[in-house]
Amino acid sequence: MNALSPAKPIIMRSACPHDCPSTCALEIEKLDQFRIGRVRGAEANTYTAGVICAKVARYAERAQHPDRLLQPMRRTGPKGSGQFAPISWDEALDRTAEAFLAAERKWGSETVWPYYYAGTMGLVQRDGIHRLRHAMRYSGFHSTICVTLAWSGYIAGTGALRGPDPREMAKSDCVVIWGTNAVHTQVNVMTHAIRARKERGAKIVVIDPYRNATAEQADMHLMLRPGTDGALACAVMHVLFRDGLADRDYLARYTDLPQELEQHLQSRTPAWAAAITGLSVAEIEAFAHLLGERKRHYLRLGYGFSRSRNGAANMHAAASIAAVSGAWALEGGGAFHNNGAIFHWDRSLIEGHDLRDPSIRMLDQSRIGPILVGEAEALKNGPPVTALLIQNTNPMDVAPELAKVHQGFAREDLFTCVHEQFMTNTARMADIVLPATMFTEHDDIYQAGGQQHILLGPKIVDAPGEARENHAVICDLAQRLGAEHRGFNMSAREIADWTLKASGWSDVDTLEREFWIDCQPDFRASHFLDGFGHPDGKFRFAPDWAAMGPDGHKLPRLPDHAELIQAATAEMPFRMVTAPARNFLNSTFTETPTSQKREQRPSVMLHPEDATRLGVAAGDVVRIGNAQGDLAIHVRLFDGVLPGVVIVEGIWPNHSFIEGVGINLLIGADPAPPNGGAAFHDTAVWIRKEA
Ligand SMILES: Nc1nc2c(c(=O)[nH]1)N[C@H]1C(S)=C(S)[C@@H](COP(=O)(O)OP(=O)(O)OC[C@H]3O[C@@H](n4cnc5c(=O)[nH]c(N)nc54)[C@H](O)[C@@H]3O)O[C@H]1N2
Ligand SMILES: Nc1nc2c(c(=O)[nH]1)N[C@H]1C(S)=C(S)[C@@H](COP(=O)(O)OP(=O)(O)OC[C@H]3O[C@@H](n4cnc5c(=O)[nH]c(N)nc54)[C@H](O)[C@@H]3O)O[C@H]1N2
Ligand code: SF4
Ligand SMILES: [Mo]
Repeated sequence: MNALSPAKPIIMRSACPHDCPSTCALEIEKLDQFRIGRVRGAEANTYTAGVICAKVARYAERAQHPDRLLQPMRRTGPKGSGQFAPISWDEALDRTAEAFLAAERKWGSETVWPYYYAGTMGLVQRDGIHRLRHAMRYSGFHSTICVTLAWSGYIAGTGALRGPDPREMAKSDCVVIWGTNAVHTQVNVMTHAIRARKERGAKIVVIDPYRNATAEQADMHLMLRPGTDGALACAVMHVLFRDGLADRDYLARYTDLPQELEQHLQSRTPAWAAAITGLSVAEIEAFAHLLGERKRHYLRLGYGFSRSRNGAANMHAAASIAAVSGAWALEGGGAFHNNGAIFHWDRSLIEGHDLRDPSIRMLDQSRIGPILVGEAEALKNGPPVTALLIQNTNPMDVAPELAKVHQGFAREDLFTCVHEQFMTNTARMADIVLPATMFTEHDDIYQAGGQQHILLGPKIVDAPGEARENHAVICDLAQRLGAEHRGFNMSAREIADWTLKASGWSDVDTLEREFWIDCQPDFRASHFLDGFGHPDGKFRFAPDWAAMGPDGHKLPRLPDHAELIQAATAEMPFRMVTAPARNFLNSTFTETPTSQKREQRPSVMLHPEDATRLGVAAGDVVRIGNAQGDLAIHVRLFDGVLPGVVIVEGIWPNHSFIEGVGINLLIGADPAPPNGGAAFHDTAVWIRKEA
């Protein structure tokens, strides 16, 4: 090679760290000590199969962004002013530890609330914060913002969070993409579904309130009202029983109460469901017959349709279809949501389980607004939260009931330390801001939810400036706070190594050589052929909801339409869904110019008939509101939605909105049954033409 030609980049293996069910196996170009180049999907990984989303393919734009936080800072102006001065790491950590100790002296240890989420999905870097909270007896974290409703609903039926191998979608005769906008949120589902169509003539069905990018690719799109999937599922099962398409042998062997279910469904006719869902009787009949005729159907159940107050019941009802049809027993058949249980992690070292005291209060992640404004019930009648340690999440933009969140973060008696990669709206409210590494700059292990691999994400480049990994920050704070645990004296790689071994997998060195571990259980186990996860081995049509959380009694005994949603009323005639944007990932990538340019600006997608009725045109500004508040937003006309339903894509940051407050101003923080969870797609609103 001559001296002038650029060196060929080295290709490094990694895993996508983002909060996405796909957890892609990556190949990353290393350009030099600090810089990465192009990111590609690993061809050899049977789930990733060489495909990743566009936003991660251009990761260099995010990793080498000029706005990366590079040094610790302390606040010098009023809260939220954005006035900060650089300080040393020692001073930043000393100040944070002193503030936590002072808060504890005044209010007791539960006044400190470590608050985190899945900005990185790495097990060590994400979950190590629990070790600190257990060691210090800080308030616990009941994590509800994302998965609780969906997981509760799926496990209610199956008894275990796992299912048929997601790669089997390619061997299905009918892939039903239910309440997930896979083209945006987990592109690899499309890879396998489209393979099934190409290789076996499979049909692709999409069930979603709007004609999103996934529905554009479907053979059949069932465009229903949000929060009505339980009704659709019941009518489908009604038809299967009615028309001799139910698998009675399967039902007798593998399910709890098939006769009672059949009886119950007699009144859940397609006409009944049509009135609730907004679908036609013909559409419902056609879908049920498609499933009956193509018994090898794979129901790929997403998160979107669980983000309603009846979401857990809807998830359970949808999964029940595969038990009536008997699809569970076939290759390419069954219902799949998430593979969490197949990894059987021993998390004790990462999370410091030996130090856990179950008597310490648990605070609900989604209720950070009510908690920070001091609502007694949200605080479990305990002390106020006067100190926060935040990693990997941006609640000022993403949490429900934003008015309370914003009011709470502005409290003068609240000390906030935020560890971040960028000056997010949450970091802007902090007293101390700490710069964080990105996944290419630290070691971690990753577990897929929407597939079946454990992957290694090793440090590939040096961090810019003074950025530090989460694990190091937790250990440094532990030392200053006097917290003791062996995990605080180990490296991230050592913890990963111990955890892999303790969980019955290989070790980090082996993982480094082999890149990933395929953890999918065998066919019989994946398809529950030796029984479902409940003690009696049966799929439960009648779940024990009451055992699953304090509000379980609100859910129906058998699959049904649970009237718990914020129904449209004369005052609030529209139902709003706040679906994910393609070029953002939650609040991440809202900082990269390419993503900003592609998404343009926040807008409400309104059916042309609704627009005419409101007297508004494309590009106009409307005011949209409910009891929690109101905001101004631009109109986009869109006929791929039922009149009366509106869509707002993306968790845009507050400052992207005309009046500086984001869409979650309108989202409720009330806990959905059985065990909490935010109903992001279940909001009734009014819309008016802006004067
Ligand atoms: N590009 C991109 N990718 C992402 C994310 C992102 O923000 N952007 N977020 C990531 C995260 S954290 C998660 S948890 C996953 C979530 O990914 P998904 O499982 O796809 O879930 P959602 O993003 O909540 O919503 C997906 C779809 O559900 C639909 N939906 C809403 N209400 C209903 C309903 O009542 N019934 C039915 N049938 N459908 C409904 C919405 O219209 C939307 O099209 O995606 C991850 N990937
Ligand atoms: N309206 C509406 N609101 C929603 C949703 C919706 O569909 N609609 N979806 C909800 C869902 S499902 C979720 S999961 C939440 C997610 O919302 P967030 O938790 O805010 O999600 P992310 O954007 O994944 O990650 C947040 C931050 O983590 C930081 N980060 C990444 N890696 C690291 C690291 O290694 N260390 C540190 N210290 N920081 C890091 C990133 O810079 C980013 O700012 O939003 C919820 N809010
Ligand atoms: S599809 Fe999901 S897991 Fe794959 S690269 Fe994109 S964000 Fe990461
Ligand atoms: Mo999520």
